[in-house]
Amino acid sequence: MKLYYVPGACSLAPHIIIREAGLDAALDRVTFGKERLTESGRNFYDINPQGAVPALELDNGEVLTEAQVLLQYLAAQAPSANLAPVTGHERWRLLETLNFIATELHKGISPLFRKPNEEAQRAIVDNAVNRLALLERKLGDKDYLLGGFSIADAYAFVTLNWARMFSIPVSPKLTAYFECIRARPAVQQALKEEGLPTS
Ligand SMILES: N[C@@H](CCC(=O)N[C@@H](CS)C(=O)NCC(=O)O)C(=O)O
Repeated sequence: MKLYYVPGACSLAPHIIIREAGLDAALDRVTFGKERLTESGRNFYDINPQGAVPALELDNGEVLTEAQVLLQYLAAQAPSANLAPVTGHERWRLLETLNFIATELHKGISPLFRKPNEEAQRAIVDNAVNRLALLERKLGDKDYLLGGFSIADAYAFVTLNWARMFSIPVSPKLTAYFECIRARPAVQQALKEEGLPTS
């Protein structure tokens, strides 16, 4: 298996899960410029016509995309790591949380990477502050969103990292949650492998 990634992008979430699950996967860094090229010299549009990371190339050559699907696929490859509940009510809570992170946080904050004008920027930040407050409510008094660490926390971690990068106010509780995830050995390893700060 091979994960196509851009350092610090949403592809960091499946990267973390590969390390949490102890899966054997190669990494191939994609450079976004006029063209989108992989480190291995391929045109990334030939791998994912959407041109977006993450993309996961399976051993049979098939390519899977969509961060929340990759997270579930990877968790399913290592069921004993308990990274995604697959039965009972917890499963629906996981899917609800993943969809919230994908559509409200990931797609809510990522437009800031496109350097919008000041007015648009303010609207994005106001919306993000509101959505982060909802994330905090979902976390409640638990250590992790579903109780124990899961794929949802890896995904939330990436969006909190973006919030910090763009100086979006993050509450003390969410900051503590972020730091607790960042301290996990698998997360430290993934950050190092992407050349990102680990503290
Ligand atoms: N629907 C995709 C979107 C992924 C996405 O937004 N990836 C960003 C990086 S975080 C990207 O590659 N953006 C470049 C682009 O879309 O042109 C998913 O959920 O995985």
